[in-house]
Amino acid sequence: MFKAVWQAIENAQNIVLVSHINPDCDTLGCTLALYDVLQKSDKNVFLFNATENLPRKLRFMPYFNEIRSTLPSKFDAVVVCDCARFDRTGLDIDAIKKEAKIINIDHHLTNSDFGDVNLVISPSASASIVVYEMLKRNGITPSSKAASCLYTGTIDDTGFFAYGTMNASTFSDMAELVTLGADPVLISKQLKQSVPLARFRLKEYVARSFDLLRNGMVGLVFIWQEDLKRTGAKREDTEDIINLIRDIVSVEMAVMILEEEDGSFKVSLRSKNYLDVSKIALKFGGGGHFGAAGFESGITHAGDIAKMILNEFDKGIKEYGTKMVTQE
Ligand SMILES: [Mn+2]
Repeated sequence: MFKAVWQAIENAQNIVLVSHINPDCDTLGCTLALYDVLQKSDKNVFLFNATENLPRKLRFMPYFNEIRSTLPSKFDAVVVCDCARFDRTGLDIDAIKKEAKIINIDHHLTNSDFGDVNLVISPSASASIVVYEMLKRNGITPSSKAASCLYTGTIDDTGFFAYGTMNASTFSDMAELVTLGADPVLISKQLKQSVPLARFRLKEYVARSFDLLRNGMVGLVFIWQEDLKRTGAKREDTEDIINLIRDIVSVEMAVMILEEEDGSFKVSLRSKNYLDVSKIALKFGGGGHFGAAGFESGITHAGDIAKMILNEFDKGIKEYGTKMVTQE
């Protein structure tokens, strides 16, 4: 499979590398690393992301400024990275399929295999690790820039090796990326010690206003557009904030319900020990991982959404409970 996917990329001449809307380090890690690798060939390579305002905090990543929000006039392959479903790209799958082959590289449990060629390895710590494995198995050694991208994607997706599906080979891969030039201290500083004041203010709001339900096992917070305005935080600043609640000792499931500008809601779910929140998200049309998932909801009453999720939580271990996925 590693060979077939790389072959499909090799066969194309005009390649668009696509990361998901509201990108994180992993989706950018993959696409920016591939951009670095493919630039050394005679191919035309483009970086596409549909998000209007890219997260400022990821500006440190190499080639960040090369990302465009429009597609080139001609292309014959679209490489989609870290997207459980094609609509995460913000593109229309039928329109793209007329023009190009879709190559799907991912690590989500819930990936729908939407590509013409699919490289979905789940569990895997990150999509960046999948990309690295693919490069290695095709005899390609990433540059220090590409290695930094792949390291950043993995360290971020695993919460600095706190969760996800690491195994010994993940750590070997990380060691190799460091050998190739990724700088762990620099990357940690760029990710951790760079909190905008507005994000800090938003954390303060979340810490003050969440609810504990179900005997302290569920932590729930609503974030309204008004809260973003008041604190000066941007939508990107809400990312990861849910982890504050998950980290409380009694909490098994943390829920964040975020009001979008158009009045719809984005729902983020986190779990700690036994609850597979990707299954709950899937039920509402979303997806994700065992311990981190989400979905978008058109329901206009946030309280109703909370009730629906609590209802699923109450089905409990019978419906959603499994042991945490571990890899042999
Ligand atoms: Mn990922």
